[in-house]
Amino acid sequence: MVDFTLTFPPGFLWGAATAAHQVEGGSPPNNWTAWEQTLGHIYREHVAGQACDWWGGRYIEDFDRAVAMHHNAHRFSVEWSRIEPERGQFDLPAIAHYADVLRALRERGMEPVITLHHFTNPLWVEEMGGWLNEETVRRFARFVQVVMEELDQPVTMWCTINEPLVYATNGYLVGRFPPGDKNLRNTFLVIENLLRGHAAAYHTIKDIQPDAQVGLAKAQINFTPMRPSWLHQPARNLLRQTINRAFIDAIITGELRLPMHKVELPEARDTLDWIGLNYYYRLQAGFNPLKPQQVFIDRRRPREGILGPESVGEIWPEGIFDEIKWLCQRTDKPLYVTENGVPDGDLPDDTLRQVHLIRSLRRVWDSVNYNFPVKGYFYWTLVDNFEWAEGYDPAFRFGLYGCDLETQVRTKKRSADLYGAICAANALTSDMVHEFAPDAFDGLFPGVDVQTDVTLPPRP
Ligand code: IFM
Repeated sequence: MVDFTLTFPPGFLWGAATAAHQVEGGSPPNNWTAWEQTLGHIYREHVAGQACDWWGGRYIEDFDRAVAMHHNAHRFSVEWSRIEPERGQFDLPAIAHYADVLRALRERGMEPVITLHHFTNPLWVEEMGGWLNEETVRRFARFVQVVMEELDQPVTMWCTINEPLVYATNGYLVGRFPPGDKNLRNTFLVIENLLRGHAAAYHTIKDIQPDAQVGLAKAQINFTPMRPSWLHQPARNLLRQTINRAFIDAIITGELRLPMHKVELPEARDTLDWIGLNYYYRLQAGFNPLKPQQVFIDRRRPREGILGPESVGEIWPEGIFDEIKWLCQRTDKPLYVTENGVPDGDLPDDTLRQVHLIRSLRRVWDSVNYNFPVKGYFYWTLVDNFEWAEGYDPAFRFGLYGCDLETQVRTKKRSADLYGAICAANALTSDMVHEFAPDAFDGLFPGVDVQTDVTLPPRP
């Protein structure tokens, strides 16, 4: 029997990630609260409702759970619409609430990472055109300035914007997120303004707190060409360039180059102290020779991975390595995995989450050992929560803990014990694999096929 201990570097950050609208509850005056009111927008007309009741104070008990899992960090977002419910009117008690959240983290020895924009806009911002309107960039910078000045708690790690391309494509290309637009030109304009917003937030933070560490969380999809790959490679390259790379390239070069949309943004150059990677899945890309101007994605045919729920893709934990590699090489900055996780559709015994965690961390460890500067890992997510257009669909539960929405009672999943053991040891060991996911053991070694026989249950 082979024993191993895959040790992570000293000081590695271990934690979970959350976002305000998904956990707080209490219907803040933002674009999502409004969007949830319309039939057909959210799975079974769910609304975020009370969510995990963090606004009501249950973040405290959940932080106790996180610290019991030996987390030494936590990523969360502040809700712009609570802090600035009306244009120019700042709600200081709302900022004080977040100061309490920060104190609760510090008291438990957890380093905070604050996200300033995680998909939601105040309604007044949405009404003036959201990120289609360049004025939003200035309003966002002002909001960031007020947060920096009023939050009377020390914070080093700031994340300007979460998943800018996910926000732009879901809201303006495929219409799954507010405002439900389907317009390529608008999508590109929103991406451009989000980049301006990131740059403006970066400069605002650094002017106030020069030693702050400012980054952003970029969702990367592991794009692979459909077969035959020689035919579909160009389609894969186009999608990879547009979705994964153009935004980051612009931060390096000061020029945003999207298909038929090029713009100089010198203020965005060199505005990263660290880069965040959100990684979930792999997609096969191709194009139809009969319609050569169209690229398309095949979500429903896995290669070696596990077929996730409909709107996801192929669950392929190993793909995290390629994404770490490209981001580290391109940015030359420290990298944090700001999100990684899996919707397991409530598989009995939480099997998939344990397999997924082990296989993902095995590849994160590889990247550390290739000297890529990976500094931390944030699991998405601490407690099952409101999954945007999927609402509370049981197929989209990502938490280490379950949450009964009626009673607010949490249930620990087995993966919480596994992740807790990893965080405590700052390592993944063969004993853990044997205890939590023995079938995944052989696939952890180079040259051995990974376990692929996990199937998700049908949707209820
Ligand atoms: O829940 C989301 C999160 O808000 C952004 N990244 C992906 C997660 C899972 O879909």
